[in-house]
Amino acid sequence: MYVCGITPYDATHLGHAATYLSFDLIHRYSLATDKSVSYIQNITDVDDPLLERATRDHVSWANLAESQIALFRDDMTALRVLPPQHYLGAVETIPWVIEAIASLEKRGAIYRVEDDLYFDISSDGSFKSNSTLSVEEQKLIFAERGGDPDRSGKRNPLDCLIWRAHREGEPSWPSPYGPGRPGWHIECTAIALKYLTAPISIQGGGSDLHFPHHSMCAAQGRVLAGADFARRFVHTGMIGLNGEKMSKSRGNLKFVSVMRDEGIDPMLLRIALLSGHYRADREWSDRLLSESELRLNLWREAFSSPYGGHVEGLIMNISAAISDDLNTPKAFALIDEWAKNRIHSLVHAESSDSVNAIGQLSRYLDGVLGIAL
Ligand code: 5CA
Ligand code: ZN
Repeated sequence: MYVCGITPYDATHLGHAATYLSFDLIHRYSLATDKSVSYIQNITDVDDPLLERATRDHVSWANLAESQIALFRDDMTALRVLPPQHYLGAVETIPWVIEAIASLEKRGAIYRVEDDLYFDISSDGSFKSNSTLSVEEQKLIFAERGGDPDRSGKRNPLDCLIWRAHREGEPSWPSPYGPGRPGWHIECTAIALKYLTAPISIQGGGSDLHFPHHSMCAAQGRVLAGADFARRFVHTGMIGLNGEKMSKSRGNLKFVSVMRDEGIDPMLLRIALLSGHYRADREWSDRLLSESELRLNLWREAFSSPYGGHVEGLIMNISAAISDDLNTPKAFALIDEWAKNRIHSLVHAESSDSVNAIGQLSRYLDGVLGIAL
């Protein structure tokens, strides 16, 4: 599984957190069902938004990235997200990008515009069929996500930059194509194919990455590997605040680190963000947070209740819900129901059974859902 990681120019907000929590469930579920998992995540630690923010704030881009990556890792730990097996930055993987560009060149899939290199999307015969958007819509979204559909000299407006030649004031690295830095899409394609064999099981990220990012990875990957890049593209819904997608450009952000500093239990954030279905766009609100607090208190109370016994049925039902496209709303409703029954049960279980059952359930919730009570 390859999941698109952060661009570390600002702190982790609840939208990022929701996305990584969803993939954490897939990771945990795979580990719990004894599948061998290779989970790779990148960090886009050199790209236009990062360089722009560093210039705006008069800080070095490398220091900005380093500090935000450290904050991201602390946030993920607090949210009990298991780390991927490999976690790689764009800067440290530049040699792999250069190798990938050389392979694309051998296949006649790249060309120059001035000193920059572009990937020719027509070299992948299936590019056109991998999106349901019209070409006009694709051009608009491509431009919004850092693309340059109107640059003259390009063969196709949607061809994407894979090597950006050095510009005054920008960092660059040597390459056979002249000094420069990697384009965004080739970064993920090259890192994924270094560790995983196409077709990889999953390329994941938020739904905002569907087009162009994952379409470009699919096309570059197919040309590089001669096979489909990924069997599945998994896209998480967008977390919104006040009716709009939470995003750095809109500035309507709730940062995980700030909320932690305010004393909010990260377990509440985990429960709140997973209480909706991962594919659905969903709204953050104070109400969601207070409902999650009631829920967490209910679950904790049930865990300390001396009453009630068996948990096998509950564990089986939660597993069925999670294996059904990560149906966390259903899984949480099952725990609610169990907790209410347990609190109101007047049947005093054999105390040893009760302790064993609670231990079993606690290990299961911890292992599979990352919920510690
Ligand atoms: N570095 C690239 C991916 S290679 C990037 O998109 N970085 S990011 O920092 O902008 O986003 C990191 C992840 O959070 C991406 O998977 C993105 O789809 C997801 N994301 C961003 N905003 C939201 C949001 N409001 N709700 C849910 N997920 C989001
Ligand atoms: Zn990516």
